[in-house]
Amino acid sequence: MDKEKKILYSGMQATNTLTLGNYLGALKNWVSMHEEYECFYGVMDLHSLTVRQEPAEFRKNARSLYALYVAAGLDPEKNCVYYQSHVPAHTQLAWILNCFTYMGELSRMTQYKDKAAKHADNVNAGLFTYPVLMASDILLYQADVVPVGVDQKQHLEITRDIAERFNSIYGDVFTVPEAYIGKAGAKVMSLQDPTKKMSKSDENPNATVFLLDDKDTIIRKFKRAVTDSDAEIRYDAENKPGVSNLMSIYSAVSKKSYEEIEKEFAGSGYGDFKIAVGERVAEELLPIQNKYQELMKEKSFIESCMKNNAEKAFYVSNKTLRKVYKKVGLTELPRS
Ligand code: ATP
Ligand code: LTN
Repeated sequence: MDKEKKILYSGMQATNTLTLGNYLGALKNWVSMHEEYECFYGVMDLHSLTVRQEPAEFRKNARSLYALYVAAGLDPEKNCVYYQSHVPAHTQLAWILNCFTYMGELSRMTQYKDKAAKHADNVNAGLFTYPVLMASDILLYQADVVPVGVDQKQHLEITRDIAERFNSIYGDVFTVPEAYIGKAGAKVMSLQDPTKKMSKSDENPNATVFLLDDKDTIIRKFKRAVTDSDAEIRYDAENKPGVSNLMSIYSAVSKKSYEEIEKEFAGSGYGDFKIAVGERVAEELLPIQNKYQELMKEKSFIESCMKNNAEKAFYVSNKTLRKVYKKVGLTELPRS
């Protein structure tokens, strides 16, 4: 590995298709990171199993996620992009870290509480220990930074706690990672309820813009976005959450500041602003969608990248895993 550069780790669950929230809050920020960091990005398929998956669809979603990463601009020759399930060290370290994580801290995780309420018929142990697998993902690569949306901050904090706890017993085994939260688009809210985050699994189809939505669908969803009744385009997240969300989306795709947007649309009605946001978003997504279609047709490119990168991830993660096994006192298999 390139020792000069700091290490960056991130990933997404291989569930459903990505949303504008996933893109602006995470993926878009990842694309140029390799210039500064040695980057690892996982297709987090093992995490997805915490919710019941239909096997054929799940397999397709995982491939689709890999293709979307690449289509959005993550170059698999400059970044290590791989499937979590192809690298056994993730689950091997997760078991060990499970033994260094307390029930009390896991039960405070808001994602767990939300998902347990949403899937009350399947509150499985995986859902509960989800953050431990996530900590393993990150710590195996000795990551310095982890770019995520605001909703994952708590999981980063528990990762740091686990790493510090382990290090305080066994010496400096793990790098303690920092969360990296981008500014624009860090939390994209639902178009139908701007006090809730935009989510893949929202029941209202107008609440969420998907990365693969066509232009008409995107514009229609923005036209229907919930705003307020005072008809002024001004950023005020507390009192005008709907308009502020649209402004933050527009800012993320146009790189304009809120002041510039307020000026640009001074005197315009919400209708025109919503169309402008929809058009700008559709324009941003079109090249990604075209590239995605190409990659899904041409299987061999993704397959060879996935294989080469899994080998690299295997090598790097195994170094940490072997160190951990040794530190905790597991017996090495004698070499013959
Ligand atoms: P769900 O919506 O079902 O809870 P999710 O989209 O949050 O799923 P992931 O696919 O694991 O779950 O998220 C991938 C990344 O996208 C994470 O870094 C997360 O913080 C970010 N992200 C997800 N939704 C948003 C959002 N609305 N705004 C900004 N970032 C988001
Ligand atoms: N929990 C994350 C996905 C995820 C992840 C990770 C992100 C799994 N492992 C490691 C960063 C680093 C989510 O739901 N967004």
